[in-house]
Order: sequence, then C-alpha cells, then structure tokens
Amino acid sequence: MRTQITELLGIEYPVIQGGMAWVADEHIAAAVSNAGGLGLIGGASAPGETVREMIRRCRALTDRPFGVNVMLMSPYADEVARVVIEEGVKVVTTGAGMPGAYLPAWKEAGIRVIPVVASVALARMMQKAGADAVVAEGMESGGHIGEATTMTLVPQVADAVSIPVIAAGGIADGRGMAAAFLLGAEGVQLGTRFVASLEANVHQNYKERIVAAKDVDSVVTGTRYGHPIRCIRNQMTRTYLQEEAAGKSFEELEYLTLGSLRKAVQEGDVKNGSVMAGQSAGLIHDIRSCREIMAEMTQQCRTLLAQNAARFSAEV
Ligand code: TUI
Repeated sequence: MRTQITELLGIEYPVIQGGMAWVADEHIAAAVSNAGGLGLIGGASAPGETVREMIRRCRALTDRPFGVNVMLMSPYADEVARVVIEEGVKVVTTGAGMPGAYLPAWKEAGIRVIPVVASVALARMMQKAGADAVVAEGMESGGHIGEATTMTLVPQVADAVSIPVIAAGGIADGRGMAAAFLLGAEGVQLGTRFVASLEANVHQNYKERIVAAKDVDSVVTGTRYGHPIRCIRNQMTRTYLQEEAAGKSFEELEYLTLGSLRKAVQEGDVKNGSVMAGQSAGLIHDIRSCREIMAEMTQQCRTLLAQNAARFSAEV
C-alpha cells in the first residue's frame, strides 16, 4: 500500500498510532511499527529524561521507524523537543498547540515534522513553517479536540495545503480508512483502536470500557473554558458537566481531571477517572494484537476500494 505517507516515513502501511498520554509507551509504539505502521511514543506531560528512556527502550523492541509526539501544553515541551534531536528520532508529531518555535531545529536535524491540526488556518501555517505533512484531526477523536468533524476538515485541509494530509478522528477500521483516502488523505492516524489492543499497557477495565461503548457514550468536557476534552461518559464527566454548567471556574473544575487520566489508565478506575476515547469506541468490539488490527483494517480498506471502483464506474 504505497502513498505519499508510506514513502515519506519509510513504512509499509499508511497508518499512524496516536501519541496518547499515559498510553503511548515503547510497547505499543514498537508493536505498531513492527506491524508495518508508524508507532509513536507520547511525550505527554513527561520530563525529557523519561521520554529519552522510552525512545531507547523502543529501539530495542523494533528496527522499524517510529516517532515521538510532543504535547505542546506540557511544562516539559522544551526538554522533549531537545531530546528527540539528541536521540536521533526520525519523525515528530505535535499536538495541543503551535510547534512553530521548534520547527527550524527539528528540520535542521533532518526530522520529519507532522503537526496535528484541527483547522485549515493552522494547517496552512504549518505548511508555511516547513512541516512535512499534517494530521487533520476531527472532533470525533478522544482527548483534546477542535470543533470541525473529520468528514469536513480533511477535504478542506487537503484543498488548502500541498503537503500530505493524514486523517484522524473516528477511524477504527478499513471503512474509515477507505473513506479517509476518498476525502483526500494520504494516511490515517488511529488512537482509540490501538488502546483496545493486546500490547497497550492500559488497565483491562479501560480496554473493556472501550469495547462496551456505544455510539453515543462519549461526552466533551471543558468546552466552556476553551479546553474541550472527549471522554467516555461516567461519574467524573457527570459531575464535571454539572459543575461546568453551574458556572464553576476552570481552576475549580481542574481538581476533577487532575491525575484522572492516570487513574483510569493505570488503576482501572473507569468510574471516577478520565476515560479519554474517541467516538470510534462504538465501532470497536474486541481487543486484538496491533498486527491483527493492522492486517484486518488494511485488507478491508483494499477490498472496499476495489469493489467500489467497479460499483460506481461510469461504464455500467
Ligand atoms: O493533542 C491532542 N489530543 C490530546 S493532548 C491530551 S493530554 C493533555 N494534557 C493536558 C492538557 C491538555 C491535554 C489529550 N488529548 N490532539 C491534537 C490536537 N491538537 N487536537 C487539537 C489540537 C490543537 C488545538 C489548538 C492544535 C493546535 C492548536 O493551536 C491553537 C492554539 O491556540 O494553540
């Protein structure tokens, strides 16, 4: 499966794993890379040295390319930005902010830079700043999100920039993958689907909550304060949304979410913790290996694109 993204990154399938906080460690990153996609280590809010150790351990687990996601709201973003250069990381994605200040040094170091954007304006800005590709992430995604849907954002970003676009948000199988290509993407990024994998270092309760989720089981907290986060509905989101509606300040609400992602991911407290996941949770019915997920998704995508080429051909 060759696209501009497989060529740019030297990978077999145009599939990237999201750089999810508390989830995207060296195990899942190496599993996705070994399955032919691009695994990512999520810097999240970890100090530079922690990320350095994850990168080194990932190298021991795979010979294939992998990347690091730099979460720009992290207090350690500067450190992590330096560590990826020092460690010779080949691909960097960024999220939750503007990576402009880091771009020149990364490019100088020969790193492929792929910012995650949630708007056309930011995609244009990133192309101008020298990005190699962008991830256009729709609000179906889990975690910190923008306002546009994948269906509307991806084609608009594809029209606005000449660098390759990777679609993210709401994609969990070969149908979503095929749809993304038709919208103008050259690759896809999946988060939630890979959380429900055997290799994800995530509490079983969290994985099972994703598998049990229905189409309408996620909610967005923090919209009022310009900090929208999508997670699966539970006691934490009910309390948060009630207090948000009652006009409590962002600072007052933060006590509900601080450390709550770790509580869900590591302790398995899916009632009081923050179970970040995208709307695609409703599409996920099993916990499989990354290799199986990748093989099934890419095969389904190929089959659909081939079948439908004939079905919608003008020569009936
Ligand atoms: O970054 C994400 N998703 C995330 S990050 C995260 S962990 C977290 N921890 C503490 C605080 C906040 C988050 C959980 N999920 N996705 C990529 C993404 N980036 N989505 C939206 C954006 C984005 C938004 C605004 C990118 C740039 C941007 O720039 C505008 C500005 O004003 O900074």
